[in-house]
Amino acid sequence: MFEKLSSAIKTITTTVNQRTLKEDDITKILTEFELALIECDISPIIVENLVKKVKETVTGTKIDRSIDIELHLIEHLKNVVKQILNEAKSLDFFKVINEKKNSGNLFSIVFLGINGTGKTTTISKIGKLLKDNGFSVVLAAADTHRAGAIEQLTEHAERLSLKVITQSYGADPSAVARDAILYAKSHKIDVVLIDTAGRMQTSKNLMDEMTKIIRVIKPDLKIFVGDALMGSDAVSQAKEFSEYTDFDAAILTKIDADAKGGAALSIISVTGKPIIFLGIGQEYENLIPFDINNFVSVIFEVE
Ligand SMILES: Nc1nc2c(ncn2[C@@H]2O[C@H](COP(=O)(O)OP(=O)(O)OP(=O)(O)O)[C@@H](O)[C@H]2O)c(=O)[nH]1
Ligand SMILES: [Mg+2]
Repeated sequence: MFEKLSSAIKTITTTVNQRTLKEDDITKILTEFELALIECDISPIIVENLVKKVKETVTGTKIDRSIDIELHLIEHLKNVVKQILNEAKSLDFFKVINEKKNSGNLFSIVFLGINGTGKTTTISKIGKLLKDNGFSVVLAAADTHRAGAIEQLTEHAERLSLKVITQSYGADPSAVARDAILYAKSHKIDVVLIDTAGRMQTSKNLMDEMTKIIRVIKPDLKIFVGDALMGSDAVSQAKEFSEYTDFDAAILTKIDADAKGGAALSIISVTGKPIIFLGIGQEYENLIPFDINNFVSVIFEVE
């Protein structure tokens, strides 16, 4: 008898203390979120999709009156973003390299992207990271186009005490990469990192040249390097490079200079490929693994 009474009281207090989230209540708040997310460099189409998903999930649900609707919606938004990020393919960088090494084989990585995004710097950072983790590394100066590119990579190699394979300017980039691979095989090197010339996705000749390098080398990994400062342009580049090369993973640089970083979400969502590292400065140590939970908490950091 008492149980019946207490459950009746519980029902009354729940009804009084709870409110149903109506579409009108949430639309206003979500419109504000929409603008904030677009300002964060997340593509408008993705933002629209995110907001739609949140609306569908929360409309008609009940929450305690004591709960702030905005914070409640942010939590939902975070979950939807995490879901998108978790849906993309994943790549365990060290695991795939280790697997090859353990079977006695060379692992080759080619780095792609438009001019100035940070390919050469990122290669040097990865070269150091691999070396620090006990892998032997050789660099291939397959950017034979841009003046100074060979010297730039050579200087990094000298500073990091890494071997670099070069040819002269104007040489076929595929030939340089092939040379580096032959060197690595004969010296039992674990990893070859191939630098390539920056190329606009609109330059058909250079894009064709890049597909040739890939066809000849058949690298184990193709990594797209995008510049976070380029915001939505980085996303369209990623899309086109993905169509041309079907790259395996992306690295987003200059995150230190751009606190927004929403391009990361867009790149993952548009290409379905993972981001494996973030460049957070010009020093060799300024490379960190991309972590979904970390990324989401930074994006939704309440200031
Ligand atoms: N702040 C910051 N600067 C970076 C980062 N990564 C690269 N840079 C800088 O970006 C500039 C271009 O870097 P590079 O590595 O030469 O770029 P690239 O893609 O090889 O350029 P090209 O060979 O001309 O296509 C350099 O001044 C780097 O120091 C980063 O994570 N943060
Ligand atoms: Mg370069």
